[in-house]
Amino acid sequence: MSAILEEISKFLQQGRAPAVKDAVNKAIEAGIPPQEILDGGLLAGMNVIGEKFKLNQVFIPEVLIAARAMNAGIDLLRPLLASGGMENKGTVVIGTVKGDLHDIGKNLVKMMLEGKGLKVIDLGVDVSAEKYLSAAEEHQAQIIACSALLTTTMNEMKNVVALVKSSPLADRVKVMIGGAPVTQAYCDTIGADRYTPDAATAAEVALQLCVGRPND
Ligand code: B1M
Repeated sequence: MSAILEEISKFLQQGRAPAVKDAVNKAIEAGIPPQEILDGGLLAGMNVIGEKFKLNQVFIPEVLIAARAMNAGIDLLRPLLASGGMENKGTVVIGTVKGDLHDIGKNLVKMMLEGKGLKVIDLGVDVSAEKYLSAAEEHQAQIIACSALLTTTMNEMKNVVALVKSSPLADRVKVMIGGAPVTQAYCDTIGADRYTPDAATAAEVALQLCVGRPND
């Protein structure tokens, strides 16, 4: 990896948004292709943060700060990537289920998904099964990702699964679920495609599902 890309990755892990911006600008001026800056610099750094988060070596504030630094870099690359035809790794529709206003975990999952290079359509909180489905249809998503923090609202996930499985999108769209009260046993009971316990694992599994690689 080039020294500039290593620098971008390091600054991102340190959450230094202005330094990430400077380094990304330097890389653009040096003629490094934008996709390479994204993959080898920004996403490489975010992957390190994701792994450390999973191992409890960094915590929510560090992840949020690193994500902010990543977004600062991505803002500079976005116009270049768009004109050069950004590689689309997949699209995920995400939201916190109907009746539930907790969004901190959902936002972390979103950031990790973006850190994997996936396009994320964020529906926010209090999202009904119908809204997930119509957004998945509109954006041709491969994945619907549902978060819930309340034992009462997690039951909406059952409605999401039932609606997707009975729709024309059944073969194309996978439903991923997560959140503090959600378990693998619950996932099995309602027939969701995947349960993951944390944001980093959710992003890994989502990427695997999108690129069609085996995920077990
Ligand atoms: Co609420 N709340 N809350 N709350 N709240 C909990 C969840 C609770 C456990 C507190 C408690 O009683 N000990 C309890 C739920 C009890 C239960 O149902 N078992 C509770 C309650 C009861 C309530 C209210 C009903 C309180 C009231 O009004 N009487 C109310 C409900 C409002 C509503 O949603 N309709 C309520 C309100 C709120 C606030 C608005 C004040 C605030 C939310 C602010 C916000 O999100 N913007 C809030 C908060 C902050 C909490 C606690 C303290 C923290 C939740 C959190 O953000 N954790 C929480 C107690 C606690 O957990 N200590 C609590 C950090 C976050 C990173 O974790 O979201 O679990 P989490 O995400 C994790 C994983 O779960 C996973 O990844 C993340 C980390 O990697 N994950 C996924 C999450 N989504 C995923 C999706 C995936 C995969 C992984 O795939 C798609």
